[in-house]
Amino acid sequence: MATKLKSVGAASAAGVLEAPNPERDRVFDAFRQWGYLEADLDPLGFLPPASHPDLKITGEVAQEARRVYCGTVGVEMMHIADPARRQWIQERMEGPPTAVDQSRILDLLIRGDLFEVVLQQRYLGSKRFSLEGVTSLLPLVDEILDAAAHRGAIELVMGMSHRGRLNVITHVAKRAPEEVFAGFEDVDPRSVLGGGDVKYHMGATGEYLTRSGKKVHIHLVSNPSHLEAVDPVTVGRTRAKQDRAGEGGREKFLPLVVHGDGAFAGQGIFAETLNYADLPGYTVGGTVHVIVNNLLGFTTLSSELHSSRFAAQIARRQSIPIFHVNAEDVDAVVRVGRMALEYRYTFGDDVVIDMIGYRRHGHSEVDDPTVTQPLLYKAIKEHPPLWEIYAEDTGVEDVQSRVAAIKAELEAAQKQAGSITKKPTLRDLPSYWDEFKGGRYQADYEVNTGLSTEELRALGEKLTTYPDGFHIHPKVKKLLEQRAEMALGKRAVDYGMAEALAFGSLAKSGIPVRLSGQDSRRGTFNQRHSVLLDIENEQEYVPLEHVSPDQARCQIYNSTLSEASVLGFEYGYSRDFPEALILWEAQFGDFANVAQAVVDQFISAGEDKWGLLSGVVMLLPHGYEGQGPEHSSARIERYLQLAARDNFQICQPSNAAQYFHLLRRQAMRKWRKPLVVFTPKSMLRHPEASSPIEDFTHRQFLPVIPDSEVQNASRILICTGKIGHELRVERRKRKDTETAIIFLDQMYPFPEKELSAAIEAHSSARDVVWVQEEPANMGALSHVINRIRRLAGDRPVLSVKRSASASPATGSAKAHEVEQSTLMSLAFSRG
Ligand SMILES: Cc1ncc(C[n+]2csc(CCOP(=O)(O)OP(=O)(O)O)c2C)c(N)n1
Ligand SMILES: [Mg+2]
Repeated sequence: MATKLKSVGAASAAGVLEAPNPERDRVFDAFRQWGYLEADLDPLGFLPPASHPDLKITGEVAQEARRVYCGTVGVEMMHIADPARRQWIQERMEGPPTAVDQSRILDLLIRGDLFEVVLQQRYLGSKRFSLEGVTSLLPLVDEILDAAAHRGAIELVMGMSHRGRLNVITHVAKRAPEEVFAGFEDVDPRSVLGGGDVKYHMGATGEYLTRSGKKVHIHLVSNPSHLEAVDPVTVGRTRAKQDRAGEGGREKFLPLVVHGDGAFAGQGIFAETLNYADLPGYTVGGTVHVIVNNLLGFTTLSSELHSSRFAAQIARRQSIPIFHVNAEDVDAVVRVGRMALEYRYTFGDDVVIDMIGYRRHGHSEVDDPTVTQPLLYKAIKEHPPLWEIYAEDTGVEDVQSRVAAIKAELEAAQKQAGSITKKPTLRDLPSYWDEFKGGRYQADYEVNTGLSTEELRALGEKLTTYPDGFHIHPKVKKLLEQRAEMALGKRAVDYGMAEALAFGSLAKSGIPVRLSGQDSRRGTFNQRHSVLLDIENEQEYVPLEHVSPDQARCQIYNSTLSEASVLGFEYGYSRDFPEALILWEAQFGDFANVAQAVVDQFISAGEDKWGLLSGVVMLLPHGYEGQGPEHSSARIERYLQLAARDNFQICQPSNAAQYFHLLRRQAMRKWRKPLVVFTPKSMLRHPEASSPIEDFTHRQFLPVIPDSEVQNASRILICTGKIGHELRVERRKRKDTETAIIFLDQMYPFPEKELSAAIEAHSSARDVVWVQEEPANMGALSHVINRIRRLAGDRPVLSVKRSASASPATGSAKAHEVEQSTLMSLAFSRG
């Protein structure tokens, strides 16, 4: 039978917070520091309290301190440097307990458990990732929402993985249970052929009515299997919603992330996300983290999942509290929830609640846990459901009639589910998505992205000037002088200026711009200089924020040294700010593979799986320049392989004006699709890739740049990026007048019509050759070759490339040059 559990705050004996008493403080401090180790946290006793030498103290004060800090709540707070924060927690731990509504709690526990029981009975053998064993999650979230609403929250942005998700969709997002049950009936499979997602990944929205009668909108974020990948997305989405709201945004939008214990400890993307919690570009004023801790990950024990005693301890890297709580002392869980929430609102920090319970069934109910944890599951089998324990402990009345009523309600919903014929969507999109479209590309989405000469001049001036008395670095001064000449048409415009013109013009027209990446403010290649620094006092001046008095924000942030979490954040941000241009920049394109899960699971597949759109831009420096295996290739092939059904756009603008039009097109069109851009490195300032100012006025982005220098060529080279410019130099060197060089600036969606016209302009050409820098097993080759063959008619289509290779590029600069000149000769030699 259930053990009686002690409650947090039970040591409310008068005098706890009385006048200074050093001896008493010394004893209490030992418990404040180490008490959590002796706390009674595992309802089944498989993680028994540990001991600590500093706690081997007896006497009345020690007894009192032990009651507070070694009960069913263990708090880790002594690593928090700020005494005010520690004091705040102490006062609440040591003060009188706050009131809880036991009748409401009991109802939530019954609902949580019975929901799973009905699923188990009706859909035996389906995966549902039951919440049973940690059903306290429902009263915990109920209390957090009540406290948050008092603090001004209007929306909870929630990220979570599989465990208990269906229960949360029903009881937190408040979707009708029949809609959730319909997922088990798998109604309407034809609507999702080749797409869609499993029911425990879908996002949901709804309205929650709190204990005090306030409404909070719930937004449960769509989530892939990849554990913790949703963390940065949740935080990015929250930040976007907060930014939209302006003042008070941090109070209005509260992020809550529910984690599994195994994933929390093991997945680096969580640690990366926690790392930027306090940084200006990424903060949301604190995220509440709840670990639904069953001391198991699938079949693996916690002793195999982390080196620390608790999974939660990874969070000690930050100066934030961790509250461990026994999931079967529900009143304590609820009080911890309120305390954690108040902490978030008081200090603007993240906070962790580690709620320790158990998992009643196998990992997904279809596997048998008695094979791997026979003793644990023997104990679980004999352990009553939480609502029974709680009902007995609290003496709340009419339990059986409540159970019968709730069960009848759920069973009726289950019956109704059978008659639903259309797959329920479970969510409503915010109105800011109304004007944006996804789906297939349509030519009428195109817009004019050119600017008038006057507009360019005016913008150029704003972008290259700074306040009087600002002590500019001489190198930056020179760069700005050159840029000023570019805007006046006295010098060809390079990529850095083209980008500034794009960002500045968008901001000026009311479209916000946000870019983050490693060293992005200056630019990895010294090309951006978006933030000017006064060299005498390090004051900042951002010309892009001064293009017009009523402009939109243009924010450029240096990111943490992370790819996965930063890209996840920017993707999330783009989901709730479709009007803005949101960009993530990799230091070198290679490093984006650390964020592969975000690309695979959200950016390329989000629309297919969840019908959710994003206009996020990935800037990936790419190009073979002899810098070795890791600074050459942004892995064009990987993105092309993910491309289907116009899910995203993959481009490599071959000159500065093309880059300008591409960025503006992305923001100005109403078609919201992620954009992958392979950006230059050595070509950033190269005259070959710079553009005359006229190209910024009339033109749009050209998916294909035809060759008009050569008339009726006998040989056509098709390429993308830097090598095209090298081929042009080589052609001049050879005084060749027979070879046309066509740039494919958009690789996906494949511009068939434009490429066909560019080829047909040289109708007597005998050979068509794809030329790439990358090895044969990489680059765009396998994506383009058959497509070009279709357009080339009877002509043979050949290819020039490096030999297939396991590593993208050689480590030797000289070997690189030999290879590059071989590519040149092959491109110009007749086969
Ligand atoms: C990145 C990643 N690796 C592996 C898996 C496979 N997987 C799914 S659930 C799970 C165990 C998760 O344990 P925990 O985080 O404690 O959550 P629980 O299921 O116990 O609630 C594993 C390994 C996954 N989904 N994602
Ligand atoms: Mg677990």
